[in-house]
Amino acid sequence: MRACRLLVPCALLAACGPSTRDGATVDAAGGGSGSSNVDAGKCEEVVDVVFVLDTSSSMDFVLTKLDAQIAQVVTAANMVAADAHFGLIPFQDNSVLDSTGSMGVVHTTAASLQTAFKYYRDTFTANNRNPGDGPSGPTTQNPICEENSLDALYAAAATFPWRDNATRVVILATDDTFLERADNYGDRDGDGLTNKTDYPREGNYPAARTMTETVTALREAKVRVFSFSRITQPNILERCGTGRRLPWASITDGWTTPYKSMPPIPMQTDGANYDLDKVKNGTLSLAETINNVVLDSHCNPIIL
Ligand SMILES: [Ca+2]
Ligand SMILES: [Ca+2]
Ligand SMILES: [Ca+2]
Repeated sequence: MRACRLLVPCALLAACGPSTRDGATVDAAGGGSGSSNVDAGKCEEVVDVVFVLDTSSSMDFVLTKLDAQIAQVVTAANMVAADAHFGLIPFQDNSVLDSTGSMGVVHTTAASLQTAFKYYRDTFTANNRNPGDGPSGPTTQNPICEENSLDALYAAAATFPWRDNATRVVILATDDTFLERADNYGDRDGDGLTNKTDYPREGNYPAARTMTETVTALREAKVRVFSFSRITQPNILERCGTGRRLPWASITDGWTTPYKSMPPIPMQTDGANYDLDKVKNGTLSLAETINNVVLDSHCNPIIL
């Protein structure tokens, strides 16, 4: 992957123009392999980063940590290239493209992202309310453990206003796998109906996309997916408190293990996966990891 970093920017020199790029010291500080060669290119990509975040109840620690660390991420991204853009797509059994940024769906400051993280944590995470339903949507939803990361990723690829000349990165956090169309996240018992009202209450949350459709959309949009997910199964005390569709052994599927024999999403998008448990126990810094993947992705043509 690294070897190619020099080749394609050279081909794009005419488009990139002759002006210099001052990111050499930033790259060197980041310690990425091959960084000594970076300033040989004239790449002038901007940075677009979209957070695709599982806001279900077990994931509140990620919102809390991101709230505390996002200022470092915004600062670092703007050092890689000025005018970094950020987006936010919270999801549980459905998702929404957040529009509370300084430019609508585009956030440019840590402050508006912090406000958004708090809002989703307090209004959705705390009430088992699905982000796509809005703040007055039904509470105590989420009858099975799988979460709809797949449609949230599709929305990231298809609806975020990625800039033409942007390094495009998705940072996803979740602790479970996902379902495909024509399953329904609200159909607790899998009988094809969503009409049971006893706990955990059913609701109509159909999966809209398939794994193949979503990966295709991400690849066509040249978006790398970097996920934070669990590598190991939770013990019985840590488990999601409802039933699930797929076996516990499947929680890694699509992130670090194949999903129905298809390679994991980070692998198919030239991204990577990081261990969410290390984030939780404090041995892996979200901000440092995000800053490194942004730096390593910048002006580094995606290899598919
Ligand atoms: Ca969950
Ligand atoms: Ca769910
Ligand atoms: Ca049902």
